[in-house]
Amino acid sequence: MHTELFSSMTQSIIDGDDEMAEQLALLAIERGIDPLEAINQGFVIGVNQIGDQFSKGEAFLPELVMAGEAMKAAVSVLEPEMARQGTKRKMEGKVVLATIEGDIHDIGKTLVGTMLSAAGFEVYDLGVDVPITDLAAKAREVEADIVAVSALLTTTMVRQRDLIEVLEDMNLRPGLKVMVGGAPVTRQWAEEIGADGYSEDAVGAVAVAKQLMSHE
Ligand code: B1M
Repeated sequence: MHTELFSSMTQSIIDGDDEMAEQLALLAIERGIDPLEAINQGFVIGVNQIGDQFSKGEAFLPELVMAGEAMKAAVSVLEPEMARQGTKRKMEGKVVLATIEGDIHDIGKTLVGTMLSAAGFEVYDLGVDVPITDLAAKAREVEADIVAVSALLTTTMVRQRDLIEVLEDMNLRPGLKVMVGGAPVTRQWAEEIGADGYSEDAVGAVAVAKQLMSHE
């Protein structure tokens, strides 16, 4: 019925056009379209397409960032409407996210957060240079499903191991999964420190987070 509008929504994400995405989200509300339907049949299709293209090397980082931002713009218009109407978007899980203590690299971590939010996770982004104890405390406070930590330096990457040890000492594991990433981080490192998930990029991080949720 709203096929044309839905495909414009998809296109606005592919184009990374946040203003257009926002306008189309407003139009959907104006036309009385179920906001969840607009997300799932319009915007999400675009973000999935860009994600697939990125995985195949057919789209690049700027496109991914812009698609994520456009998705966020649409969702920020539609979510209050969903709350007003009482529709609940299926929440994939709660993720506490940060760049680890001693490390101020922000870009990759934020991109991972954007993609996770776009995919329906509730993301608590604590920022950069976040002390391990703050991460653990927040995870406990919000009853997180996943703690996701980024590290860009070989000197800070080791703190990912410290984090796992602290979470174990606090008896928060194994219920709480740990996902690690960042340029120097490898699958082998993730296995060595006992992390539950690793991804080399933001699109993969969503797939890994979904997988971790299904193994709960
Ligand atoms: Co810095 N820096 N930097 N830096 N910096 C690197 C990381 C470095 C490799 C550059 C180099 O020497 N070639 C090098 C690290 C060397 C090492 O330890 N092996 C380095 C260094 C040495 C430093 C300083 C120490 C420099 C100095 O002051 N002497 C200093 C450190 C400060 C600190 O943190 N304490 C420093 C500072 C900075 C800036 C502030 C100038 C700036 C950061 C700005 C910002 O973030 N707001 C910066 C930048 C921009 C870089 C490079 C050039 C680019 C990083 C980036 O944003 N990449 C970087 C070189 C490089 O990586 N090519 C470098 C784009 C981003 C999208 O990718 O973050 O890898 P990335 O995220 C990817 C994946 O890794 C993955 O998904 C993302 C998207 O695909 N991913 C996850 C990331 N987190 C994930 C989490 C997951 C899953 C996947 O699950 C939880």
